[in-house]
Amino acid sequence: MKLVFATNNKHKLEEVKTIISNDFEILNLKDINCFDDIPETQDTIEGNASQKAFYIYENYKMNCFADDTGLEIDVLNGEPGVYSARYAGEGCSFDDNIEKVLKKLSGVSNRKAQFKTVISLVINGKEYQFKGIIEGTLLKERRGTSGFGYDPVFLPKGYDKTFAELSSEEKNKISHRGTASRKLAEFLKNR
Ligand code: ITT
Repeated sequence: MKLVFATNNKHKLEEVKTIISNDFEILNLKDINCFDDIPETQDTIEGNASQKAFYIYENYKMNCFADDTGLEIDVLNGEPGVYSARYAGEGCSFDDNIEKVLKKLSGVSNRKAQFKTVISLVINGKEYQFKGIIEGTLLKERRGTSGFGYDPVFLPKGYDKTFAELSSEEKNKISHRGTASRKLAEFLKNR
């Protein structure tokens, strides 16, 4: 069965592809000639995942799933949350976003945060959602070079390495997206 993964983020694509069974042919947006700026205008992670998946289902008539992820920082009441990709402004880099978080947490001792992923799957017009959460803390400086986004400053609970110091296999085993993707894979296997 063919399934579109509605993402422009190549890191996400690689992480998820390793988990979904080979029985499914995962197509990316380029594969279906979609170069649209897919709207993400909802105010929840669940809402945005749903919006991205339905956009492809409705406009390209293909079964599809989409991931929306946010970093939720305790002392900032869950910020940046749905704004994680553009926290430092439209067109900002991963590094700009980290810089903004580090500034906001400067001098703050409670550095608890979590990543939350919601994957929305739309098959024949019906939607199913799968969630994954990982708790951790935010360091005061970057460590490691693998991964993407906020990985260099995120220390998962019970680990002494940041997500950017872990291999992609190690990150996948415990991460928000790994958990949500395994739930999706299990669902697809049992259909
Ligand atoms: P798509 O919408 O095209 O899938 P995106 O990068 O815009 O890709 P999101 O809307 O889900 O993805 O934005 C989430 C942002 O949160 C993302 O840009 C990263 O900065 C960050 N992020 C997501 N997953 C992450 C991870 O596993 N590790 C670190 N940061 C992550």
